[in-house]
Amino acid sequence: QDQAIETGVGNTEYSGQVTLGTTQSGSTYNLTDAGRGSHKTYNLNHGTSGTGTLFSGPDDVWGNGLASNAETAGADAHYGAAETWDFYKNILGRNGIKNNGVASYSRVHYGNSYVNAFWDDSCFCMTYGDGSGNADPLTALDVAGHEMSHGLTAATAALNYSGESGGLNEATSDIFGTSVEFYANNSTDVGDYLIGEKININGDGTPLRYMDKPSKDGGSKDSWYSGLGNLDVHYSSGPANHFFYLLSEGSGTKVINGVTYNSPTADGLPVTGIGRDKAIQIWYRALSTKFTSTTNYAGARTGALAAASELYGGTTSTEYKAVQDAFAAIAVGA
Ligand code: ASN
Ligand code: ZN
Ligand code: CA
Repeated sequence: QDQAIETGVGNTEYSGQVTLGTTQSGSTYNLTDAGRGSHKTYNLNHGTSGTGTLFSGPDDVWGNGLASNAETAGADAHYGAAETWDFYKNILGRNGIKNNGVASYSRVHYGNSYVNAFWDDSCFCMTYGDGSGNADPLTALDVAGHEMSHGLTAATAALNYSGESGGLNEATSDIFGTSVEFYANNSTDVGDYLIGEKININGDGTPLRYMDKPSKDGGSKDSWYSGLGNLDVHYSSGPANHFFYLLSEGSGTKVINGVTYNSPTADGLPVTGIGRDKAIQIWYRALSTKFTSTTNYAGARTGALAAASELYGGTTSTEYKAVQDAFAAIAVGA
């Protein structure tokens, strides 16, 4: 049967009405994104293994914007994977997670009231729970970008998921998850330096994490210290998230897309940001050509400085200096 590449309409919960890459097979449409490595989105329908069923139906309209419609989470997840794919391609110059054009796949409606999402390298796939009360699925754009970027880290530096390298692994997912959110330029889900601000995971509307001042979540650290590697990786990520914010936007108070940030520095010295676009390139070059599975914060500094030097003209460049200053601001020095 002929397979036609189509453009569907997704009525997402978090990102409004979006365009989705779909496939038509006879009179049936599928959430198979032929233009992006044939990325597929499946409905686990509360199962916890296998792939469940590929989202398919008689029309090319997916979801209704409400979590009560089973397709809605599929639309969000499919959109998140597409934007992340496009970010890798157009910003990182990378053809999929492994740079070989092969897509991962997404699974939604995992388990019952499951309040998490995760990447699994063994299936090369992303999985999303429905949240508690089936009200807030974990399918927001920054979460999708975060999870898919665990695949990117596994395919590059392969940072061990414990100790300081685990914090750098987590931070890399927050850094690219946030970067995808900015890249998508979606008017319903604007870019910010908050993680999980849409999924109401704390029940009071607050985000899961804050990159300008990670300690605002009550567990993450703003700066490196000798015991950092003993923390949960979602807390030891704090200093690297803070580094990325400072390198991008600089220290002090700043309003971006209506959100006010106030980023402190460990050394009390100001940091002048070089912009998110350059910060992304430095982190990606460090991740993909400098970091290894055991890279710690000191190693991340060395790697990021080398990347900045290679990208922006040696050790006297503004960008190199900004990387030095931003690491000093999280108490990682020479
Ligand atoms: N959502 C979590 C994460 O991606 C799942 C985990 O703890 N690995 O970090
Ligand atoms: Zn993670
Ligand atoms: Ca966000």
